[in-house]
Amino acid sequence: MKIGIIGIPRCGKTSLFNAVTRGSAVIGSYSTANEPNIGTVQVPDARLDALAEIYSPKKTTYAEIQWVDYPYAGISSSGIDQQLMQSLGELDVLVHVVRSFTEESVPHEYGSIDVDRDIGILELELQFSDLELIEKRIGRIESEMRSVKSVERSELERHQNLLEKMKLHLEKGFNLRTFELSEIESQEIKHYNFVTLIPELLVINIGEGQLGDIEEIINNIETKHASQDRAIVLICAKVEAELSTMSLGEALEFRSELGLIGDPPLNNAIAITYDMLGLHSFLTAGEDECRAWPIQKGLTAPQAAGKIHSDLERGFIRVEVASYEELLLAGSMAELKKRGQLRTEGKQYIVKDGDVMNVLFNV
Ligand SMILES: Nc1nc2c(ncn2[C@@H]2O[C@H](COP(=O)(O)OP(=O)(O)OP(=O)(O)O)[C@@H](O)[C@H]2O)c(=O)[nH]1
Ligand SMILES: [Mg+2]
Repeated sequence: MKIGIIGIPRCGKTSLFNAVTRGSAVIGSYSTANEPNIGTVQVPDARLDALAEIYSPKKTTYAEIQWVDYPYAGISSSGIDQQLMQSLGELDVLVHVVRSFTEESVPHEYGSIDVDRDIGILELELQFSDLELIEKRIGRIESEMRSVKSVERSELERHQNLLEKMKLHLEKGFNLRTFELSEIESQEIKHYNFVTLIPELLVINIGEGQLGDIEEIINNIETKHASQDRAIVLICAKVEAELSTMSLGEALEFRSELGLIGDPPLNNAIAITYDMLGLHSFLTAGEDECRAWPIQKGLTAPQAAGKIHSDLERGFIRVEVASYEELLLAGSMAELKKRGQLRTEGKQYIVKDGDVMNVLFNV
């Protein structure tokens, strides 16, 4: 999974990147570098830790998230960098950082702190980028129409119609996330990589001095910016970046001393992201490897098995399943089987979060 961090200049993108990746990318560099910072982190999973305790496998494989911290140069008032926008379109989640911290030593791009204005500016840029893409495509369709047969023409017309409706939606100031698409239409427009289709997490970056006002700030932001197509969280990126350099125990202690509520930003972002994307995980366990597999909620056992390998979906026979808790109590899949507690499920079985699965297949 790939998560991209974007935001106007000096809003704290790299500080957040360091906090979530425990990285040490240069902050305050004012994005002189044009290359994004990239870091991969494992998704913490206590269930997998426990399975690894039982099996002592050769390998423990956590789910991974790649974080990309974009320099502002591509998405600033200086104009949209199309190449960057294209790469944004490939993300699974957009993390949009907004500056709320007021420290005067860090100059604000637009001269004053104004969370609402800044959210609006970046959203508009993203919408513009999609609009430009649509307009170009519509232009091309119009010229294609002149030279095609009537059957193809009606197909093109239908597609053009869809794009026109999407264009109207953007022009009204909405993101494409809120545009209703059928399953077929979703597939049809997938390759455009529209940025405003990507689920968005709004991260309000508050100053150390604002830690006492968290509730008031969040209420205010939620009133104005909450919508079904995005999630909102508050963090203090600078403090979190510092905490991420400490041991977990030390960081926990400091968190409570500072009055930082909730989970560290990485755990929090992952929980929200999984939720937004409708993901949960099943597990596989054995002496060779214990592993967590993030999948879309609602997948059947063969579909989930297909994530491991396409052969497992193609040749799926049945699956042996236990919940992670059941396995933990019994101590091993073999013991569960002996006790007659290992369930056998067929092709219709809908996988649940925390299922430990052993897929039986034949190709
Ligand atoms: N006081 C305070 N300063 C912060 C906070 N977050 C970031 N800063 C400061 O703001 C400056 C810019 O932070 P960065 O994390 O580099 O911001 P950025 O968005 O990556 O900046 P560019 O890549 O240059 O656009 C640095 O001096 C940070 O120390 C915060 O929560 N509180
Ligand atoms: Mg930066």
